[in-house]
Amino acid sequence: MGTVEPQVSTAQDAPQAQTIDGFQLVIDALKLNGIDTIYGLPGIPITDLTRRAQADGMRVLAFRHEQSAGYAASIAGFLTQKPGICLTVSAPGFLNGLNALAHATVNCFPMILISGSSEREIVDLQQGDYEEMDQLAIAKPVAKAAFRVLHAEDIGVGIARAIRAAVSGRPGGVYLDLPAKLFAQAIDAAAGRNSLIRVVDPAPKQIPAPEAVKRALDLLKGAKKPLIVLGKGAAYAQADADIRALVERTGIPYLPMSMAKGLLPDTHEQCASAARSFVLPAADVVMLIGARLNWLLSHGKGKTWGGKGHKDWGGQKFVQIDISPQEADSNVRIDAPLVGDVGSCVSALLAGMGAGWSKPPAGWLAAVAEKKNGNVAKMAETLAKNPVPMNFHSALNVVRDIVKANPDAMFVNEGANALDFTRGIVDMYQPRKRIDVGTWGIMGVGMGYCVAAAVTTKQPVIAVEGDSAFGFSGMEVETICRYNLPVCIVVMNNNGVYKGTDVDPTGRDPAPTVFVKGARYDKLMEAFGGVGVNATTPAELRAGLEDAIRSRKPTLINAVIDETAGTESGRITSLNPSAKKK
Ligand SMILES: Cc1ncc(C[n+]2csc(CCOP(=O)(O)OP(=O)(O)O)c2C)c(N)n1
Ligand SMILES: [Mg+2]
Repeated sequence: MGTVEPQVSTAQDAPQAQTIDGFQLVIDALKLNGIDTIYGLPGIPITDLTRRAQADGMRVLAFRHEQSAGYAASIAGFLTQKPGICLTVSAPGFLNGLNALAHATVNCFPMILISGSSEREIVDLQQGDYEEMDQLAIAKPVAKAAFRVLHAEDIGVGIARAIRAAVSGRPGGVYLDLPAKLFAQAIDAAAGRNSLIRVVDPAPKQIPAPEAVKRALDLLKGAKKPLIVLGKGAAYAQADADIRALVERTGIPYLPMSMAKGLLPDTHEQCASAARSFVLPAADVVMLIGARLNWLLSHGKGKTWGGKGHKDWGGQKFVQIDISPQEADSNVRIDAPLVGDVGSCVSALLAGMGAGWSKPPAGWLAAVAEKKNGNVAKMAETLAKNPVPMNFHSALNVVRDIVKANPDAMFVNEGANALDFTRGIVDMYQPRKRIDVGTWGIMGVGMGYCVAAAVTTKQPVIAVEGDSAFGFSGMEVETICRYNLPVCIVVMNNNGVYKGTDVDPTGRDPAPTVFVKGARYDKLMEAFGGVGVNATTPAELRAGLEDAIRSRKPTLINAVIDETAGTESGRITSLNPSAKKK
């Protein structure tokens, strides 16, 4: 985490230079720790905090809904390794931000939700204050840590604790409760400044034990059919060169989880994404790097892994690199847990490998390559088709080309089919470019992610959004236009959730999965001065994307997709109780 020189402002407290108030101490404490951006939404009691932070040189990005501000903060944390700050008002604003706080904790993104709150005395006696709510108690179960500051002289400690909790060990979401009265408290200026803490080494390295490194290497050495799985923890670590070196020096085929795509280019010869359903059951030793054996990896067992029944172990042995010592054995036995930060673990493995490491058996590599090449050829055939109306494949074939030509661009993705097809078809070439629905498969992250991606990286942003997914944060196109961000949103418009063909059997209402047919999402962008494009062909989609990247103007392309093209729940139909019965 970077640091900046302490900046203690004088402008705001000029009339009473000998005192400093709570507003200023919060701002100074954040700036002292290199935090220069706030994602939020103003109102009582934090309106002046947003104004004064901006006047003091911080970037304050104001959203139309706190949930989007929270998602923006969470992904800013993932991209920068500094806690992303979301600032909200009390009760309803806090609750709107809470979803993102939980999301940050579940996804291991460092984030701090700072919410103003009402009078403690009234809240605790439940006497009915304006926006009364015991926010600290409500935040605790979904936060990695939660704190409240009651006295101005404790602001420095409160913010230091929040920063350490957010970024150290396994990162997560932290809640910081700041009651209204705190902001106006004035204390002696010199004492106030002295109370601020510049956090030293907020995310200390955690070096793995030498015997754990040896155990992992021994297991890998004996493997006949080894596999590496890269998770978003590996992407977060920013240990890109060492991770690539480890993959290449071992010669082991690897699978990137969704947000680890691009850690090595998806076109890398060792990438086994196109042979996923072959390598998972066939592998004998699997090394997980910053990836958890949760539902996204079928809990490390069952048919996906070659087990007989849906809960049976497939026989694999696992090496697991994770910063949390509690992660191992969460789903199946981990034979070689390697506890430490991903960067330290990977460099310890590289050092321990020594010279003369032999590549995996040629038969295994040939079998993986054969499966992969077969599937890639099949996909190429599908992508080459040009049906009318467009389907997911013909539209994504265009997106794939545009991303290949613009590998620096950030890439946001949410939806069901709009997510699953995109993840499979659109290759990523650089680390931490792809950001998506994450651990929960959540809808609504889209526009918040676009704003944070543009602001933190300054690169153009391409977002591929299901029409349902887009709706969760669609009003933030105004935010994107207001800050004139280089964001191009492609709405994969198939008239609904999964597809647009359902009907109400009683004939009364539209089906719950269906939207207004032929909706023109591009007009929404035009309403705020951005560029709207209605694309019914791959050529129109290509032209729209190319113009958007070139102009860096906020753009929304309404990509008209065959409403029959999707499948129920995309690739996770089996998790859907009624669909499973069919
Ligand atoms: C917050 C939240 N609410 C609801 C869902 C359930 N859900 C999963 S995908 C999806 C939308 C799928 O439709 P769309 O985005 O249009 O993608 P498509 O499959 O049509 O391409 C919904 C509502 C969710 N994942 N998250
Ligand atoms: Mg849809």
